[in-house]
Amino acid sequence: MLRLLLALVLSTSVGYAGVAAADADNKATKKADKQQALFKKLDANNDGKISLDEFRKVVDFHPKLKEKATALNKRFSKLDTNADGFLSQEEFNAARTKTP
Ligand SMILES: [Ca+2]
Ligand SMILES: [Ca+2]
Repeated sequence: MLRLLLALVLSTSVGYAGVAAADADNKATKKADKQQALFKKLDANNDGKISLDEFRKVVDFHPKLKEKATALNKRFSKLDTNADGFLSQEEFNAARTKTP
């Protein structure tokens, strides 16, 4: 909190506040873009949602998860907040923002 305040004070005093804010915005946008790109990669049949089978392909991008099939299944059901068996882009994005 103190560091944040300090950074804020420093950035305003040198007039970089606007730049810093724009930069943060940019980062958020980039993260969202990345999310969307990953979502599209996983959505093999392009129906705009990710099935459990498609979700398992996440190990292609995160090989560390390969040994954790059960964890993946659990994660999928956790992310599937409306429990329709698919992850929408929204559900997918929500998950990623919670775990940076
Ligand atoms: Ca799909
Ligand atoms: Ca869902």
